[in-house]
Amino acid sequence: MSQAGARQDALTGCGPFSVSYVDAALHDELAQDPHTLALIGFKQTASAGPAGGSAFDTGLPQINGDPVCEYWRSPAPVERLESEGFRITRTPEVMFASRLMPEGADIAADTRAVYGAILQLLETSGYPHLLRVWNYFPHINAVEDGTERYQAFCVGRHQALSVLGTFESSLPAASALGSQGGGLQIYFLAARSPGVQIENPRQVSAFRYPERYSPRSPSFSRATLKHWDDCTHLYISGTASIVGHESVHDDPLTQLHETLENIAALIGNAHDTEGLGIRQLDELSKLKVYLRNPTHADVVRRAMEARLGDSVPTVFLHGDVCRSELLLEIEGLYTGPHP
Ligand code: 3EB
Repeated sequence: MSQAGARQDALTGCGPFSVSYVDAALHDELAQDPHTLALIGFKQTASAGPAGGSAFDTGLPQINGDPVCEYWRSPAPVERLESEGFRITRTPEVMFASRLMPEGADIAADTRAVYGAILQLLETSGYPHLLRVWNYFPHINAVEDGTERYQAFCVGRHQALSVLGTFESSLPAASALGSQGGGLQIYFLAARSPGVQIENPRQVSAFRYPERYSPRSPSFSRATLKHWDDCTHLYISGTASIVGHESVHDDPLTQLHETLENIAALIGNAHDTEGLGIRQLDELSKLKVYLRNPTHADVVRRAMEARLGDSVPTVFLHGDVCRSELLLEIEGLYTGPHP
């Protein structure tokens, strides 16, 4: 995307921050900008970024297209601090935080520790409502001590979050992907006031999946809708080719179309039940496509363009989906006027 396009993109957002994919050449300049809530790079290895800053790199490299970084910009200058091992940026309305934990011996224990720290931070910071979380760690489908690492991650997350009395009704939207390297990286958005949890009529809620997918169910909602004065944001979780609770199809294109059906159904549900101002995929503001196999990028990109046109900025990342039969996962963002 061109620099002008990126700047224009940022200006068209609304609410306490806007998100755009900007030319990676602007990284160092934006990292210094007092309005930068987050600046996310897509590299082979995760890194926490310089102390006192809001830039960090995920271990999910970009697959094709001009190199970009993901730029979260606040209209108001942000405050920066560190607490509980997190790099934190905040405005009067939102808190963004990221943490990278070096690869340890026990992914369940590490996840439990990071989520315990998140809850601590939410409680003490004055931003108690978790809206959206990203979880990235290497070898997500590898089996360790008889348990797949994704399932062990789910156990640790569930153990930490289930102390909340209102557990199921307060779960954030999320993505969980295997990275190419660098440890357990978690970043999140929290707010002073709660969002609205949206589930998907085509899918069993992940927090109610049967036990065979994980000894403790995946603790996330399908999306979070958040109203900010005259602006609405919809944070759509990583979505895959799952109908009910079963994975369906074994080729990338059919999985893509099922995944897009799922996202369309979610948007429709948010429209019908909460008055979301859009009802179609091509009205979304941003998409992120995670591919297990980078060689699928061209065929997936062409199929997406055929279905959505080219109006939704989309980045393609190399990431392993949490069930080994799933080839892709797609997350999305909508920002627009409160209807
Ligand atoms: C799914 O629908 C696909 O464990 O946080 C998507 C988004 C998926 C988030 C998570 C998992 C997670 O179950 C996988």
